[in-house]
Amino acid sequence: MTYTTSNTENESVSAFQSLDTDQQLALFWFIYTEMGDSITPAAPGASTVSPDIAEGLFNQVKDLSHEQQLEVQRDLINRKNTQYTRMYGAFGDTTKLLFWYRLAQGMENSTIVPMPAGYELSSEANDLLNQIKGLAFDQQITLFRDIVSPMGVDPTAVEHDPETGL
Ligand code: 45D
Repeated sequence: MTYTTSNTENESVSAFQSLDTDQQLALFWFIYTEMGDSITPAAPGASTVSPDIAEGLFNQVKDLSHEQQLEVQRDLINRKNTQYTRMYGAFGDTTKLLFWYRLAQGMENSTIVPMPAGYELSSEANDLLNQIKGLAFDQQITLFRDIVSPMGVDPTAVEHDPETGL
């Protein structure tokens, strides 16, 4: 399946990436709360997703402390080279999306570190949220794929790090 990316979408991806790490996480959470109900694993294109693979990494993250869970998510955004970000980096884009979706679900039932009460988005992040709300569902999915795709570390494209042995 091919996806067309409009300029507005490219701009939204850059705007998303220019936010600081925690604002990216917070914005992504608010996006999830806006659209959570419309996401179903039976969505079009579900054939390209590997639920077991997403679930395997999700289960590992779920077993970490809340602090470590947050660290893993920050590392994904910052493309820090860790065993978790490398596993993520080997996923296909739709599986990456499913993994984030699973994390968000985990936040709802407190198996994953929840948002601090009253956390507020910066005005930049809030503007972007409003822009994204105005996109059609298909465009939103394309945008999210483009956002989650470069996160993590592609294990085939990174040099060996003698310090961590990864
Ligand atoms: O203490 O084709 C802060 C599938 C502050 C099916 C924080 C699909 C400090 C196949 C950093 C804020 C379902 C895959 C704490 C399609 C602090 C298919 C924490 C569609 C604690 C199309 C912040 C899938 C945190 C879709 C932890 C559309 C924030 C999936 C975490 C969409 C935020 C998924 C998270 C979305 C956000 C997931 C985990 C929008 C996740 C969002």
